[in-house]
Amino acid sequence: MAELNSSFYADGPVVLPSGGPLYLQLKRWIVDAIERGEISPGDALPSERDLAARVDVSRVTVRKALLHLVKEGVLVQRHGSGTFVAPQTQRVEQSLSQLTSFTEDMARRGMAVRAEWLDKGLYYPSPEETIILGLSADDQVARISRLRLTGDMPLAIERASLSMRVLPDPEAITDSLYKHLDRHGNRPVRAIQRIRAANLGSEDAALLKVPEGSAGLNIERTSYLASGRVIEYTRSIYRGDTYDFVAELRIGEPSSGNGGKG
Ligand code: 16G
Repeated sequence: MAELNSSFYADGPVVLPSGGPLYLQLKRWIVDAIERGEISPGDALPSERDLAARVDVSRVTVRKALLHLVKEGVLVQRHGSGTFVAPQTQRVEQSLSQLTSFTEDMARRGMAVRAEWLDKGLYYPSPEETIILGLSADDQVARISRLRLTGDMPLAIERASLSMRVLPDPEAITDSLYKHLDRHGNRPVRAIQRIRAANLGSEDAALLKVPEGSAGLNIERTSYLASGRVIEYTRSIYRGDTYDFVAELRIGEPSSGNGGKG
């Protein structure tokens, strides 16, 4: 277990990230601490009672936040011995029921992320971007394309398009797109994701450091604000040998039938 000397464990009042119900704020605070490296895979979390006292929330709130994080694979609970940051795994699992960012996905696994920029700029939109992002005739589109890596290992190529009205200066994105959107009150709350199998072409294979023709996953994410407006349209190519997309299935009420885009 790591030394308990970081601010996550330090004394003094805790200021939770603002917005949403308390248990979500607490979740975000824990995930942020993992992202900042204040708690690492394998570290024990304080007890429910201690956390509740320290953050000044009820134990019910703490339990709810912890249970969610356990369900998402961020934390593990061992009967009788407490709650721990989930250990690092080789393959990367991404939940298909949580709207998270690449940076958050990796942080909760204690993995450092970086990006190699392939493109960042303002362009005249393609017909597809115009329709999906709901652009008007004279709108431009901000495109940010990145190779996403952990250490030296490339995991995915991501090409995101956003309305210039949302992202007038694509250069402003230096690390996490979602963090930037969050800061400007534009964090998506819902997304539709389509996943298709693909064999990687030579260019993408070279970027991802795998042989041409290797298995990959083409993913299209269209993300929405609470108002229903589309905020992001991202096409990604993930390496098939490193990523597992995991969906939780439940028996229950029939869905609303919204299986398509939007
Ligand atoms: C994820 C999303 C992508 C989003 C990115 C933001 C998938 C398939 N894609 O990778 O749509 O733009 O996160 O990540 O999950 P960031 O905040 O780390 O830049």
